[in-house]
Amino acid sequence: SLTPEVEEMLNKQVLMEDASSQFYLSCASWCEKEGYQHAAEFLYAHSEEERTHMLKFFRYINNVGGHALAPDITGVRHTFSSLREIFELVLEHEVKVTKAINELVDFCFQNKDWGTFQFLQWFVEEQREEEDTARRVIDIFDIIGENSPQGLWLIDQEIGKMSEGE
Ligand code: OFO
Repeated sequence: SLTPEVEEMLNKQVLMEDASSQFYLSCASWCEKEGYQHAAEFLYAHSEEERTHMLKFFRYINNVGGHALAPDITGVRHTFSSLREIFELVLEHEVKVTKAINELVDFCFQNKDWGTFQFLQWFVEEQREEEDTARRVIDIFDIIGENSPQGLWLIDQEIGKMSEGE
């Protein structure tokens, strides 16, 4: 069963995953409003994915005898300055999540919580993929260039192709 420390850390991760879901939702809304329809679809889908991450942690906590706490999210950002800014924030965000997951893995290893250690391995792989995807999107901006409406239109199309390949 969970130690109080691991339980608290897992509940913090529930909060972080839910905040991720809201963050992506907010980004999707901005893109949709600005006419970046493919980026919006990509981000809506990602918001859903983050909710499944949240639920994975949530259900795990209760399954091993802890108490999963429904997250209370505040401070969601609603305005962004550009499409590129959104995806730079996405990368920054995913790097932060990876760090939190790695700290959890490390803590479970140090404290010999092998069950949670094992449970976390899925997230280690997931974070590697998510950082990779975010970096590939930033590359699209660098390759196409976002200083014209045509460039931005093409970037949006390419982001759409990326979500098809996922
Ligand atoms: Fe973005 O993977 Fe969860 O937070």
